[in-house]
Amino acid sequence: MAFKERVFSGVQPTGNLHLGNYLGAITKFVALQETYDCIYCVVDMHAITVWQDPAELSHATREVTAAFIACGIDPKAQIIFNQSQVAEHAELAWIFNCVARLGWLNRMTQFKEKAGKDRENSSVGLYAYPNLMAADILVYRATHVPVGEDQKQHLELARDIAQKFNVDFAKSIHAHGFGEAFFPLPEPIIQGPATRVMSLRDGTRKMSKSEPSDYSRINLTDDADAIAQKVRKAKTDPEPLPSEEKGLEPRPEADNLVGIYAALSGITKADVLREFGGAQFSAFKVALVDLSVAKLGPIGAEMKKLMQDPLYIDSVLADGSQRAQVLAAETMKAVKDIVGFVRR
Ligand code: AQP
Repeated sequence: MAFKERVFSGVQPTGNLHLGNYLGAITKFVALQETYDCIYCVVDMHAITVWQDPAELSHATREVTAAFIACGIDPKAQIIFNQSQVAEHAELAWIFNCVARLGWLNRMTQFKEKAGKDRENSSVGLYAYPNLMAADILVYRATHVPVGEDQKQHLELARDIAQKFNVDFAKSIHAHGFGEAFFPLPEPIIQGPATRVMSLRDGTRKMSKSEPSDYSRINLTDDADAIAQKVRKAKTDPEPLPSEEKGLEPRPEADNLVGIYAALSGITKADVLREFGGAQFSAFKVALVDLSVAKLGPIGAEMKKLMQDPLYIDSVLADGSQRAQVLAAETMKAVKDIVGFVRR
């Protein structure tokens, strides 16, 4: 069956948005709105799978919304909203809790990383997180999901859940007039030179909001001085930059900075090395600071401006939630019929 093409993705309001979120996800969100109907969600229910201070959570929810708008997502043409305003996400997640298998969730590497050694003490929500993520996507029967490389495994799980639902309920899906399959198998969109931006302090670790050192990441709200300091202090090795991509393979920090430069300027890593091959890091870092400040400075400034008008931000979220709910409610009505729930 052909499904209407639709993009869905989300960002957690768990702290400062950084260059990884921007290059891995948000720049893709902006580009895709030219071609698709897009739904972009601030996933506050995912955020509380680990403890969040309530005041900071609402602040971060508004800040991610401001970042979406400041980066160029049009809140009128597309849908921007926060997850907790559309209860259908949680409703479908429960059904998916009953479709997904324990063995599938046991393989999720993000849970293992986030729970660490203290697994017994993690929330049940952190464990079931991928089922809620599948519900986020499939409650809109979305077909395309732009994400960073770290979310690939969760996307595969969402496809497995969609597939199992379609198979388990095949007869009922058919009987209710939905043809062969009710849910599409959503396609991940993971492309470009910065699908996994690494920490500036350690080229083997992902740049992340929860990393304690602020020097490990560039935040979207960092000013020019902060960006310059962080890039200058970024870990490198003593060799000059290679002239070909192959030369980056054993050098994670060099590879990361070249990837960031390429993504920010919209060129390939090979193009960057054609320009900077043989150069010392000191020279390359000066160019990277200039480029980062030129790209991120206006976004940070616009975010700060938007954050001064929380009523406007809340109105964007309210309007987006209403429009999202219309679509989600339609899916849930059908899902209830398919599953056999008696409804009003
Ligand atoms: N380092 C990264 N490189 C490329 N893409 C990244 N993303 C996150 N980090 C990188 C992508 O950004 C989107 C939103 O991520 P998220 O906020 O939902 O959560 P996350 O992946 O858990 O991000 P963080 O920053 O690492 O947060 P914490 O520290 O709270 O876990 C996703 O598409 C993600 O792939």
